[in-house]
Amino acid sequence: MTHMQKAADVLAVARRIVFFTGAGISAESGIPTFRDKLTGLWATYDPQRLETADAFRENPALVWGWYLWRRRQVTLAQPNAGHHSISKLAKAGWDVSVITQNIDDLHERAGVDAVVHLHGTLLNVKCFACHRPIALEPEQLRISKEDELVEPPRCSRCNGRARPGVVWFRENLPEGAWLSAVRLVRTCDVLISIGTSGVVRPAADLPEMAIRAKATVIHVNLEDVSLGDGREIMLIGSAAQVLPELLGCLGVK
Ligand code: BV8
Ligand code: ZN
Repeated sequence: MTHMQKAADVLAVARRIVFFTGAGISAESGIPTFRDKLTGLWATYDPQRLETADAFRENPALVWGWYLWRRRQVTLAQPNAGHHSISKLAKAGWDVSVITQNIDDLHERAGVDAVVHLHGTLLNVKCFACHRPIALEPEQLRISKEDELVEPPRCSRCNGRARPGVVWFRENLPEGAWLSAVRLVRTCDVLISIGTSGVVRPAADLPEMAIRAKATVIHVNLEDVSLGDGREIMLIGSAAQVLPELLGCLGVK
């Protein structure tokens, strides 16, 4: 029996399915993963270096410009067949939840509601000083080329700088999001982990948590990322290819 057929058999009888996604599911929408080299002004930087409050303090215009550029990429991108497959499974009657490390809104734009964003989202902007949400005008979000330093707008309440509503390294995850993710993972029958290299914690602990809770873990990735447990099924391939094929085995078009 192929891994694909095994995965389909498990899903056919699953009551609760949790999808756990990383940058790889958005790759075929044209959004670079964290393993792709950065381009333009940011080409000489390691993303992990830029995704910190220290980098923002040191050079707010560099970091704010990078997030504006990433926001522009997300706005111009479309959900791909991988994102659409997840919402099709939910619409076909399966109990589906989505936990993502991604800061884009492609799951939502593919029709999935109540996405658990462990690391926040690009589209939210807040004050770096007082953390109040900041609503920006379209012209404040415009960036034309990828080598622009853009001074972040100021908070109308405390004059602090605007920052993206994402979780940077050494920042805590939103407590509600983490608790929801743990509850979902501990009570699911199947966790489908898609397009993640499993490097960043605590998010990367979720598949192991599912295995400890006796769930089956199906990995979808270009490379073998399985942890070596008997409860895992490794589907090698791209999310936009593998997920529609998996749904096809379930008779979901
Ligand atoms: C925390 C948002 C508690 C921003 C992100 C020392 C001191 C302090 C902390 C630490 C420390 N050491 C470790 C830590 C913890 C740290 C951490 O994990 N560091 C790592 C580097 C070891 N974590 C934290 O700091 C977290 N907070 O721990 O709080 C705390 C508080 C204070 C002090 C201590 C602890 C917060 C981490 C959140 C960081 N923010 N994103 C932004 O995006 O700009 S992380 C970001 O990187 C993503 O969200 C994601 O999580 C990660 C990237 O991973 P992936 O999504 O997996 O993407 P990647 O590119 O790596 O892989 C893509 C995969 O897809 C590959 O496997 C590829 O093969 C596959 N693929 C590609 N194409 C396809 C595909 N698969 C299928 N189809 C395709 N087409
Ligand atoms: Zn403020």
